[in-house]
Amino acid sequence: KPIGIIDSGVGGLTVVKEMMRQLPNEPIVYIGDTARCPYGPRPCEEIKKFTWEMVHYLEKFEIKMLIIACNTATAVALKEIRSELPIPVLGVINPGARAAIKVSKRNQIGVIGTAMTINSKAYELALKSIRKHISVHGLACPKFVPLVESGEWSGPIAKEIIEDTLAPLKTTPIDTLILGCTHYPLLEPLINSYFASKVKIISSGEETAREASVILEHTHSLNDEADHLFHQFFTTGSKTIFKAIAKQWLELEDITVQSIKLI
Ligand code: DGN
Repeated sequence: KPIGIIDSGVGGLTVVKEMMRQLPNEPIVYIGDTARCPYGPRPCEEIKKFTWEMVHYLEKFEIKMLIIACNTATAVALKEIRSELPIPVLGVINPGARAAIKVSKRNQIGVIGTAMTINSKAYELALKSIRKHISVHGLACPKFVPLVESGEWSGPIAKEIIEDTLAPLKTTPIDTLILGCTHYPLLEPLINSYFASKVKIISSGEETAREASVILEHTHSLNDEADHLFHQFFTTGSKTIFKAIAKQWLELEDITVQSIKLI
């Protein structure tokens, strides 16, 4: 049985990459709701509805686990979806918070994400539930997702947008920065060089994949061998753009991408 991974677009591929590295025998079914991306500025109820539509689409694949590889959808819909599905459902916020706490020395943590994620204070809650005395500096970066979705994540335009957007964080004492949006790891080289490598950058993919492997091991549902391993990718938007980004990011020669409509 495959693992279902969903996001508002290509961002969840950063989690897919870690899953493929840590759990190489597990087939993945991925949905990116590219046509309706970004989710960040949308109302809560709409994000919930779109997330459920992806979940319902996955029903026919009989997935054994669901990963909501989108911070925005995790902040809004994880609790509800987890309580209604009979399989393990993982989000990306708690794993990201845990990873940050592990490396932060001064307990000064920055979080960047969509407006919804930052306004929800989900990271602050998650961080403070692990370590009470922690300072959290949140910043919404609404221009980053469109940058990544357009495939423009490494050029001079990206560099300029990153410098402008992240400027408010330069005056804070953060020693660790959580990339609280699964799209942002694609911008990591530029973000890292903006902070001159003085701030530790955390993306939740690694920790999320670790959590997934612990659960699968515990429930004895890990695949031993990868006979005919076949990943499937679905997008509600342009197949061509999605495929180009996915091939480059996942370093695969070819992948199967299909267009779908969600209702
Ligand atoms: N990748 C989604 C997240 O982690 O929040 C992004 C966002 C979006 O749709 N703006």
